[in-house]
Amino acid sequence: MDDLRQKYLTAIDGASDEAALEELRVQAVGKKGEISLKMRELGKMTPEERQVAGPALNALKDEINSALAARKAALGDAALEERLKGEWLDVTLPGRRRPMGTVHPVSQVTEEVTAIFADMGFAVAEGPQIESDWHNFDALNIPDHHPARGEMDTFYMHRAEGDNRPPHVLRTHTSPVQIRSMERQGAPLRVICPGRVYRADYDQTHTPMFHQVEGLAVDTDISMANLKWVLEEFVKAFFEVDGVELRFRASHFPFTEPSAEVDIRCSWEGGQLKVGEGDDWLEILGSGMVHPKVLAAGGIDPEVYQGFAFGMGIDRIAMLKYGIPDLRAFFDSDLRWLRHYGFASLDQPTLHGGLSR
Ligand code: 2NL
Repeated sequence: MDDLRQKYLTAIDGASDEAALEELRVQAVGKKGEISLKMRELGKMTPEERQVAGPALNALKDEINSALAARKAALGDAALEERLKGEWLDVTLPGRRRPMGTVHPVSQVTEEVTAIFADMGFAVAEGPQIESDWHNFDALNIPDHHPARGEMDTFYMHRAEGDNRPPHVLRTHTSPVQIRSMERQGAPLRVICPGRVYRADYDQTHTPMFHQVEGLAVDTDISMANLKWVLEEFVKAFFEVDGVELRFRASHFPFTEPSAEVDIRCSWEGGQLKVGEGDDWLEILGSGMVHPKVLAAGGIDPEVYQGFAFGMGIDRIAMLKYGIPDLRAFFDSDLRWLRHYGFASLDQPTLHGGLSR
């Protein structure tokens, strides 16, 4: 009996999986197992022999069954341990930096411009990129024969054969969004409209899709003085300088009267732009007092209200502020360019945080 005990306990201890354990169970305590056969022999023994051998065999059977159960539990624990090791995850690790995307300079600058004008009480409005020619041209006092309307400059959407309504266009500026704001909200109104615009042009300094932000303020006592203050505040905040000098040059747009292009004082030392000092002038935007016909097209009475408006290229001011040399690379989606010129995605520009840090 000691031999049996030794044999099975050793074998159970060395069993490497559940199948091996089951085989041992059948061999030892199964119906035709060695212990069961020994128990059958009890009948042939004398009562005295049986009184010793019976309890001993039962005890051995119990001992083997417990050893089987213990080994089975140990194997299960080991398997779970192994699985946990493979699936282990350190939830305290920081996020991975490398595979994370960056914020495109156009998005960054749009956020910066929006934060600055929001601080001055301007709302942000968006509108469709496919526009009626009325919203894009007529409402802005751009006449039928104006060169901007030509196929050379504007992308026209095709109408179905036999449909003679005027075609839609890809908006050539974000002004139609402001027309829609006037229609919807009326006066008084303070709004900026950033977004994509389209012109049929492609060279060193032009891409067929680019980004613009326009601003509009309408009220009963708006003058060029308000325009100048707002633009000064904008330039100081955007270029992160304490002071700047603006130069208004007379210009012409169909939608403003009078109209002015605005330059800022700057220097270009060693190819590096410095705003607010030096002897150079940098053109950054166009502006003016809203033409009475444009107010009327937006449903606002020009006898009661006046407004100023301005427009600038986001891509251009992004290049200026962040020293990006080539416009066309903006839209190549080259990962190396995006990593180099992109911004950390969790750093939202705020006025209190310093716009660009
Ligand atoms: C430029 C010039 C400008 C406007 C845009 C505007 C909009 C409405 C009424 C009147 Cl609804 N004007 N926008 C005014 C002057 C200039 O943009 O050089 N943009 C890049």
